[in-house]
Amino acid sequence: MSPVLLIPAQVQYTNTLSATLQHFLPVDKTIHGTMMGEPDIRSVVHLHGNRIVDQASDGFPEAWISPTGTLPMLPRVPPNLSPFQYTNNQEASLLWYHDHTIGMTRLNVFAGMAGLYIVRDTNEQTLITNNQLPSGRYEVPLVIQDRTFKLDGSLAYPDKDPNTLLGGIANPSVVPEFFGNVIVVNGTAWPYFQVEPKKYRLRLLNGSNARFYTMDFKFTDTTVIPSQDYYVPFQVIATDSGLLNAPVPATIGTSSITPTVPALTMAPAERYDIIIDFTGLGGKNITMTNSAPVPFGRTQPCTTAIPPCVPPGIPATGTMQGQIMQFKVNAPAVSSPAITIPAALRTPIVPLVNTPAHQVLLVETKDDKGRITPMLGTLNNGWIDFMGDHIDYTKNPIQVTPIGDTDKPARNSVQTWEIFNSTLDAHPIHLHDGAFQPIERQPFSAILGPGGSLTDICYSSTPRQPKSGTVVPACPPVTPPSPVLAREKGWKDTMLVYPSENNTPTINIGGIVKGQVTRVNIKFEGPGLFVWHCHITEHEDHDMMRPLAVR
Ligand SMILES: [Cu+2]
Repeated sequence: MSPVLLIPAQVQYTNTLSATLQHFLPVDKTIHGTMMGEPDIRSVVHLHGNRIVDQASDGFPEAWISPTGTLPMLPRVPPNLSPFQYTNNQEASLLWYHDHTIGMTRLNVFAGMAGLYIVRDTNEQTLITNNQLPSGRYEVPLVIQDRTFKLDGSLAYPDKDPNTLLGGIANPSVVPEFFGNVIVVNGTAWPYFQVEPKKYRLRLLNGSNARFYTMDFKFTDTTVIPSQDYYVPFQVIATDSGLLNAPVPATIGTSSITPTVPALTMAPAERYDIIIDFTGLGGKNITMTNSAPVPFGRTQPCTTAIPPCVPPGIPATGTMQGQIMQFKVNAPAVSSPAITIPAALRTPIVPLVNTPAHQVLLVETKDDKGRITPMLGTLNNGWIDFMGDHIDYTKNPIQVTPIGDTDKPARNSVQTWEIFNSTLDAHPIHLHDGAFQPIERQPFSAILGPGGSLTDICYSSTPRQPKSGTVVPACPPVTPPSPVLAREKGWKDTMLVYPSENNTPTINIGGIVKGQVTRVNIKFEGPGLFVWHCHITEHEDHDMMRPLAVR
């Protein structure tokens, strides 16, 4: 969908799937939102990145509709059977709309319920008119996803949790993360695209459930011995929620995980616009490759100084997960004006002013089936589920402590959030009804309390000493925070929150937890009940989601 500039849109969603249809993917009936006899065939649509939204048009996970007219029980936001109202009153950006049904999002999005929604504004129109941005046939949206197929070509999604195959399990069961072995772009497996030797604006969405991509553009020159790989440089010009102040060259890293070539890492639901120039590359076949590890956690390799280290995941290589698509520079060049990307893409973004920090937590626990589940929570309380309860599965009978809503910002307010990640994975944290201005990241260590809560935070990459009796050892010297990457310094709605670079899992209360904190400022919008959650859809469906009550 591409709405007309600044003109509000009304979109009527209807669920016309057959009422007698079975879901063709394995539905887990033991997770939140699926346990009360809810129909399998149901949906609610979220326009991801929509800044100015009323709660009825946001797609609250409990506000699903079904073809039979079955309604959810006691939804906190009722289903909206009227047209959804989209103001389109926001900066030019690449949005996407997708299913957001509680307990079902991973399956419905995997099945194909996702599409792009491109918002335009006058600044972008001026850049295009002045030949400062490629447009028309030179502006190409690319939705990158991973899938697995059965022999007959139909979609295959796992139905068992590999970590609890031998235990008392749910069958079918949600899986910790889905990673497919086929990369599809705009729905086609490993496609190629014929381009002219010109500049292109590629508008990238990582629409995968859980797979991260670290992508580069390379071709091999076989006319020299030995053959030589060349990497095509590119610039990042926009992130999730709009243009950057200025173009940023693709990052060049320092390790095998952060490549030493021009590359871009994208977590699920992130969007980046890039400018790539195929001028002078006529006749070349340029492959967009992927080297991101699975799962995606720490980025640096272990050093022998910090055993027992949990190493990074295995980087993608080869011709399957290691490749995304190909650009064949063989289309005849059509006469068109030369494009000059300007040094300034917009009036500079005004930085939000920091407030006292709201400290939230990404923390790993296990559910009542013994399945690992990352959760959201707060430093003081540890994990809290979507209903606002702290559930302790280590207790028998299970203890539930009602904690309620912890996130109640005022409408149109600004808050600084410190997102502490004590898990082993990186999580793309998505916020509805607001947007992030990313600030910085900093390593920390802390003492583990009940329910994954953390106390006695030290901001240091040096592992601190464990408690001796009741004595809490002093903090090692502070490691200064690192500013976020230049390409992250725009408006974002999905923030990549990394784990510790030297984590070792700690489960003993009083033990030392290492992690990394990501600081962001958030501008909230209008009032209503919304959500914030991890956008690894398997995590989101397994309760890594919290209400966001904007007052
Ligand atoms: Cu997650």
